[in-house]
Amino acid sequence: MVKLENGMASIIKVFHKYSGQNCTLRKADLKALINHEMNHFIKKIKDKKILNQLFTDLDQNGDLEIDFKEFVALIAMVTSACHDIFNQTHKH
Ligand SMILES: [Ca+2]
Repeated sequence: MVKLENGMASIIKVFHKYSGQNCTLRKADLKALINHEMNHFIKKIKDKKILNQLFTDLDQNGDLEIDFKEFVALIAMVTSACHDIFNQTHKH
């Protein structure tokens, strides 16, 4: 596999590591995933309010679980934010 495909496979693998058999993330799963797998790109979640807000924002269909499609929106947001930062630092 080439680089980008490896990246995509990693996203799927990480999601399933935390989502378990039902293939959805609950609040604690989301917190663990972010704090263990994304802690260089976004701050660790310590505050319950921040977790609740993020969870509500991501849970587009309001079923109190984050499915893969909803999770990918988080990856897209964070990747896009990182791209902006990398772009700015490369310009200077
Ligand atoms: Ca949902």
